[in-house]
Amino acid sequence: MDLNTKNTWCPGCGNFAIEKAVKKVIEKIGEENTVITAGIGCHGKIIDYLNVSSFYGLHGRPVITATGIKIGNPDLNVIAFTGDGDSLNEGVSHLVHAVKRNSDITVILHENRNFALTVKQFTATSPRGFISNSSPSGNIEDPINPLALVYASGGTFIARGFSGNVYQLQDLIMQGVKHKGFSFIEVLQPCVAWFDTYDDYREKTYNLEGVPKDPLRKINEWNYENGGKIPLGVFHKEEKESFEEKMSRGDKKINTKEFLKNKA
Ligand SMILES: Cc1ncc(C[n+]2csc(CCOP(=O)(O)OP(=O)(O)O)c2C)c(N)n1
Ligand code: SF4
Repeated sequence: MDLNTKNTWCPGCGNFAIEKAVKKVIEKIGEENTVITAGIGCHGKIIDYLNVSSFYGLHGRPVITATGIKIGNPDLNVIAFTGDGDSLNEGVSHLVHAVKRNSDITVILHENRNFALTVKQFTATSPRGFISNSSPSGNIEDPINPLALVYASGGTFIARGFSGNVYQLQDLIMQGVKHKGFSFIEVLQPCVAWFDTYDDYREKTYNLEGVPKDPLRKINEWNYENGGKIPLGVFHKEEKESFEEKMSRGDKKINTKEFLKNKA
């Protein structure tokens, strides 16, 4: 499945583990049934290394591109690779709306907490105090929690993996791809060049036992400001009709006058 392309990721980059896990998944689900998309950034290069039909979006556009591909051919497995800068800064509205629609796609967030390809600027998930080329005196903003954003937007499969545990990652991606509806996997992906979080994550990560009954509490258990242990695994899973299923049968129509009368 490899393409004969020179790999330009830094040695030790957390992206290698994502590539390895995804390759195993695609080998099982079949590359002929799969299309991948990516945004612009170090994460996006993954599609140069996999011999699968693929499409580079503009920066911040891999999720909406994946949505379009899935509408065009609902039989495909469609996987979007995105960075924290890509889908939580640049293209955050596309992410939120794909979740809201429950588009039947899988989004893999390469969470390295900086704009890495453009050599270290702070993103929406960089911690407070993060010194970067766009925050030389330290980032004064609080980071957002991507899992909380996806949960609040109505996400139906929400998980977190870590580049330091490729087998678990493979399992989470496989579960995400099999899920009917929008699946979101945040991957803690250390960027050894600009933000090497390997030791921190190795020390603090632990595996969830089953799917938590109170997902939001678990999702909010850890962030960079509070410290504490970092849960990995599936946080939330629910069955809900996907966007493509609704499209194919047509949704109910609401007469607004009737609707308001019934509400009164
Ligand atoms: C519309 C637009 N804005 C900015 C850029 C410049 N740019 C290219 S890659 C990149 C950083 C990507 O960061 P992220 O999405 O976090 O991915 P990473 O490199 O960390 O994997 C930026 C800002 C661009 N190509 N297009
Ligand atoms: S800059 Fe960071 S994210 Fe990009 S290849 Fe190097 S280690 Fe990986």
